[in-house]
This record gives sequence, C-alpha cells and structure tokens, in this order.
Amino acid sequence: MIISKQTDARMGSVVEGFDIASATAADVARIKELVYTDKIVILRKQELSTGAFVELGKLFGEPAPYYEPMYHHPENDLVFVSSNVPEDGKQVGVPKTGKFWHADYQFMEKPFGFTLIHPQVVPTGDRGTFFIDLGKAYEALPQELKDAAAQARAVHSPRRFFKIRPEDVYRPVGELLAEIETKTPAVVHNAVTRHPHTGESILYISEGFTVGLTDEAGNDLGADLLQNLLEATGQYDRTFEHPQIHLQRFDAGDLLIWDNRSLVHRALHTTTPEPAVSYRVTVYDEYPFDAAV
Ligand code: 7UC
Ligand code: FE
Repeated sequence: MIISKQTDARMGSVVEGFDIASATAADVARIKELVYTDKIVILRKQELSTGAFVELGKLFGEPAPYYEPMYHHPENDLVFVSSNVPEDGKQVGVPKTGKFWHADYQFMEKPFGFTLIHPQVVPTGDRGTFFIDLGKAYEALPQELKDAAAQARAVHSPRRFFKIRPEDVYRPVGELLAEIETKTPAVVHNAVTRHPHTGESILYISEGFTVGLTDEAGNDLGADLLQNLLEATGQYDRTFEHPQIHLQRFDAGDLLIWDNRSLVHRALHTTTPEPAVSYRVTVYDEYPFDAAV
C-alpha cells in the first residue's frame, strides 16, 4: 500500500495498491485512522462486484440498508444506488441524489460513521463531490458564533428533500408529508458535536437537513443564527469558491471513504445531463455518534 496526501487540496489522501483479497487487519486499521484524521480516503483501482463492495465496507464497520427501499440495488439491499441510467428499460435506484449540502442520515438518531462511494459510470465532464469539513469550519468561526453554536441544539429532518416514490403518484401531498413525519420525525443533535475518535468539535448543521436551532429547553432560536452559521461554513456559496469548500474529483475505479461525522457533502451539478451511476455503502463504526452525549 502506498499512501500519499492529495496535493493542492484541503483534505484527503490517496491509497494505491489496496487489494481486498490480500489486505491485512493492520492495513485496514491504517486506512480507518486516515479517514478519521484526513477525512477522505480514495482507494485507487478497485474493480469490485456489489458483493465485494459490501465486504469491503464490512472491514470498516457494520453496513446498514437505506431506510427507503427504492434506493436499494436489486441484488443487494446494502448497496444504495444513485443512477440516471436505466437497465433493461427500468430505473435502478434513484437519479440525482444528494444535490444539496447534507451528511448522510443526519436526520436519524444515529448517523453513519463512514460513507463509501464506488462510482460505476463516471461522467466525462464535470464530476466529483463537494465537501466541507465542519470541524475546520467550526474552528474558523468568529468567537461570538462559536459561543452561540455551542449552546444550541440542531433539529434535522429529511422533509425538504424526501423524494417522491413511484407509488406516491396520485397521493395527496398532505398525506405524504404526514407519513414523513411519522416515519422520520425530526431528530435533535447538539449543534456542536464531539468526534468520538479525534475529539474535534464539529458544527453539525447542513443546508439540506437542518430545519432549525433551539436552546436546551427546546425554544426556537430563530432563523438568523442558523443562516449565519450556514453562511460562515460556505453552504450558501453557489460559486463553490468559499475557502471551506473542497471539490473531490474521482475517476472510474476509485472508491471514496469519508468521515460522515465531520463532513457535509453535495453532489456536483453537471451542466449537461450525462450518464452517471454510483454505488454507496454506509457503515457504523464502534463509537457512539456524538461523544458529548
Ligand atoms: O435522494 C437523496 O438525495 C437521498 C438523501 C435524501 N439522503 C441521503 C442520506 O443518506 O441521508
Ligand atoms: Fe449523501
């Protein structure tokens, strides 16, 4: 295994020569540590079946199926499929996922520790995923915003980005909204979480899933503080030139692993709708989500 830091990038390391067939426990432990410290690890030249991809995921934690079955790979429910390429005339998975700032399962009691992405069909033009390290972004806040965030609780819900399923056609939208609230009621996490492995403080908010901030008693803190915090972290910058934003490029054969406690991410909008297929496995590591609670 050869490990090198990405040059000219805010984060991320590249691993050459990782082979699931011959990897030792020490190799895996080294990569896992690298994900915690460097936040993104790119394994090059991976050619994995869906089964092998899940096996690779299991080296890093316990895989979990996505709660909405329409995202599942038809042969393996532990693989989440983002695809705009029909197979035998049928949609597989869901097209255009994650085109908004978010952390995976941020709206659940226990968000995943790691997300693994293995692109299958890679667009020739714009490709990649934007990332923001919310640990670094918290560090960079002015003291006043840091103090305000440290006192706050953040409320998260998937409601704004819930995708209509084929079976929802002709359903009253109010009924669907009520179903979302029953199945995935808003959850509350500390606005500033503590990373259980690195000890970092993380401003755990996103434009996509965070619907409000409250004080400890549950009183709404108003929209301004949330807006100011999202703005400061770069999540309103549609030029994507904010200093906290990192664009992670990838090629066919790459497999990305990232620290889903620290990073928010956002799929890159392609200007021309090119074919794109990506497989995802999400895993829980051995730690609680937030070491502060
Ligand atoms: O369709 C999508 O963009 C999926 C998103 C609502 N959730 C991803 C996740 O893991 O939380
Ligand atoms: Fe995502």
